[in-house]
Amino acid sequence: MKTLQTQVAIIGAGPSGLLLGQLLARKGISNIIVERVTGDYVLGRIRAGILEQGFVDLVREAGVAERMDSEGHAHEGVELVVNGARTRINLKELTGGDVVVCYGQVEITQDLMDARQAAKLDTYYEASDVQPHDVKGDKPFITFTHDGEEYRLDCDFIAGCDGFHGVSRQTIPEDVRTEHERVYPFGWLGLLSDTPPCHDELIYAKSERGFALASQRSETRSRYYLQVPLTDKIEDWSDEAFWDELKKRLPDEIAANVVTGPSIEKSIAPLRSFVCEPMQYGNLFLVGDAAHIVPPTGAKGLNLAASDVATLYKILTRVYETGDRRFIEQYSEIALRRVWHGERFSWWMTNMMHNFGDEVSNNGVDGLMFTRFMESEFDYYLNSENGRRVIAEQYVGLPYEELKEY
Ligand code: RFL
Ligand code: PHB
Repeated sequence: MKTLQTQVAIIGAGPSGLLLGQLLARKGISNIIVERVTGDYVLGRIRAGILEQGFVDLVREAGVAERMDSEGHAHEGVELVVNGARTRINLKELTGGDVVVCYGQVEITQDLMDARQAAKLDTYYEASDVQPHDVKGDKPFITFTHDGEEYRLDCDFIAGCDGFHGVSRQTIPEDVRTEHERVYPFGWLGLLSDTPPCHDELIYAKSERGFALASQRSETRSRYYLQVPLTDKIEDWSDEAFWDELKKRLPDEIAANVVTGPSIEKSIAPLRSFVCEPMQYGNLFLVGDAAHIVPPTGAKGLNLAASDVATLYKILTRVYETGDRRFIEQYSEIALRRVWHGERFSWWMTNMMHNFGDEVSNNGVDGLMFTRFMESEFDYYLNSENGRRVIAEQYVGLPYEELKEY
């Protein structure tokens, strides 16, 4: 068995693991990442496209903002459409200056990978049987297999950045952890294409046919989504069928601007709200999708991962600077407070923007009554400046919390 040593062992080289590793390295805190799949596989996950200011600031602090700053687009507003009636939420005006940046998860991940390679930081891709040990004690370690060899990685702390299906969360004993979950009765069918976006800002549209989202990656690349039943398979959806349905769900004048073309990627993602409490156990910390999942309607998944990273980064930096281990006790509480705000917003947006049909179990409210409640809620929020501000403040992202001093 080969033995390795580092200060922080990171499981998972998705955006959470890579961003944390980069930030820690810049503070002189050593870290090694162990990832189950190849780098190319990680880059094949299209996923998110909207970054909050807090995320953008963190990427700048990590020193990897060059391409994001030149190629990312600041969006000062976002449109919400209900049955053809358009409302622009002026994010900048309503929040006193905040915007969101449109820059894809693939691009961010690529930039972080490049920076990690340039800094010669160790990453073990295609590692199997990754397993954390002794996380409650002060000498935790990870074992894994790589290239046919067995490894033991000794460390001070383990960051579980290994996504929803990872091993880290399972390491917290069942009698310590509580998992909250809501699975929605529909999914999102996403399509990426090298065609110019139909609008310069994002459009979230609710129609009688179901929800649609018009998003983008650049001036020449579009990302669109459609609400589909969970029973639909990707083979059921030709590109042509996708474009036809999209146009029916968008307002006519926007549909007329949709430029169609072959899909580069097409996939169906189920929608889920999920939170694991607590987010830490001894010297193991859960970060990002390892601890929580949101439905994508609020564009919060990646952004909540970033706020976890920010909190853990501040805590570990303080622990190494001061030698005071009490800081680590703050992680779960600080992270979870912001996570629950993001979860609530994403759940609320999902409820309002989708058709639930006749599903009878929305908080005990039957199908048509639930639909009417949501219509009324939207009518109120969109027609009130205060209502629009409530949406804007959450869409751009709530502030990050500071640590308590001792
Ligand atoms: P990731 O990106 O899932 O990365 C986790 C990494 O851990 C690796 N891993 C392991 N490594 C070692 N040992 C093990 N046992 C391991 N098990 C897993 C995995 O291979 C992977 O590389 O989590 P991270 O870094 O926390 O990042 C979170 C974001 O990826 C996520 O929040 C967003 O992408 C969520 N999300 C979306 N967010 C948005 O804001 N907008 C979207 O449109 C959007 N679409 C999505 C999404 C998430 C999806 N999932 C999770 C299936 C669409 C999908 C399909
Ligand atoms: C995306 O561009 O992939 C995207 C944007 C906003 C969302 C979800 C996904 O709410």
